[in-house]
Amino acid sequence: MQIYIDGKYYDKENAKISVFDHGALYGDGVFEGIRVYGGKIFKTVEHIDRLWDSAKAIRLEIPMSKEELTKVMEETVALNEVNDGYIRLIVTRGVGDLGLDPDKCKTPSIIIIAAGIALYPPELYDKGLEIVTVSSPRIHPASLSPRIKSLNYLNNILAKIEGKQAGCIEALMLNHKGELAECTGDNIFLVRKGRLMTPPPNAGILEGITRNCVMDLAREMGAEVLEIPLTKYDAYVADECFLTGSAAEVIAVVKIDGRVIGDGKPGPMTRELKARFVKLTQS
Ligand code: PXG
Repeated sequence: MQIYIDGKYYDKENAKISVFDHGALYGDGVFEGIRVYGGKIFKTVEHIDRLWDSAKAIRLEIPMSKEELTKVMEETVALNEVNDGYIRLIVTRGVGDLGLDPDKCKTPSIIIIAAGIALYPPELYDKGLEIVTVSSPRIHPASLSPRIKSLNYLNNILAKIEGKQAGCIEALMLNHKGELAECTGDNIFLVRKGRLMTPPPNAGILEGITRNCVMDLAREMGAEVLEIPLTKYDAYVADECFLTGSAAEVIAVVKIDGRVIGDGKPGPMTRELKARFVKLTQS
C-alpha cells in the first residue's frame, strides 16, 4: 500500500505524521470518506466540494486546488490498483506547538489512503439492521456544526460505544431538540405511506452525499421526498427505515429500540432504492 502524504508516497509502515500535528493533538482537521467503484471515484466533485466547505468552516486553507487534489486522489487510486474500495482523504491543520492556536501551524498536511473497505456483514444487507437510540445527543450545531466533517468524531464514537453496549452495530443519535439526527456514520430515512422522509441538514446532521443521491433516485421513482424534522414516534410508526452512507451504501433497519419496523423485513422502497443505487455505482 502506498500512502500519499504532502507530495510523497510512503509504504504503510512508514506513513507517519508528527505528534505535533494539530490533527493528532486536537482533532483539528477535516476529512472525507469516498468510494471507488470499478476503478472510478464515486461522486468526486461532491466530496471535494464538501471537503472545501468543511475546511472553510474551520478557517483551514487547503494548500492545493480542487483540480490538483482530484488528480492526486486519482493517482493514489491507480498506484494502489484499487478497483472497489475506499479513499480516506484527510487535511490536518499541520505541525504546530503545544497550544490550541491554529496560527502556529504553518502548513496543513494532506493525506490520502486508498484501500479496501470493511462493510457491514453481507447477511445484514439481506436481513436488515437493529439499531438503538442512544443517550448522547448529536453535538449542538452552535457548538460544532455536524455539517463539518471534522477529525473530531468523539461525539459519534461515544454513541457507537453506547450502541455496541446495547448489542447494536449502529446507534441512532437524536439532536439537541430530541429529534432524529443521524447514526454514527450514516444518515437515516423513514418511509410512511409511500413518502420518503429524512431530517433536514439544519437538524444538526452531516449532509451525506449518499443521502442526497438516494433522494434524487427516489424523486426519479416518482416518490414524494420530504426533508422534515422527525421524532422517535415517526420512526416507531414507520413502514420502512434505512440508512445511507459511503461505507454502508443503502441498508435496511428492521428494529429500533427493540421495536419492529414495518413487517420486520427490508421494505419495497428500501429494496428498490438499494437496487437503483447499486446500478448507479456500476454505471
Ligand atoms: N453522517 C455521518 C456522521 C457520517 O460520518 C454520513 C452521515 C454519510 O455521509 P456520506 O457522504 O458518506 O453519504 C457519514 C459518513 C469511516 C467512514 O471510515 C465514515 C463515513 C463515510 C465513510 C467512511 O468511518 N461517514
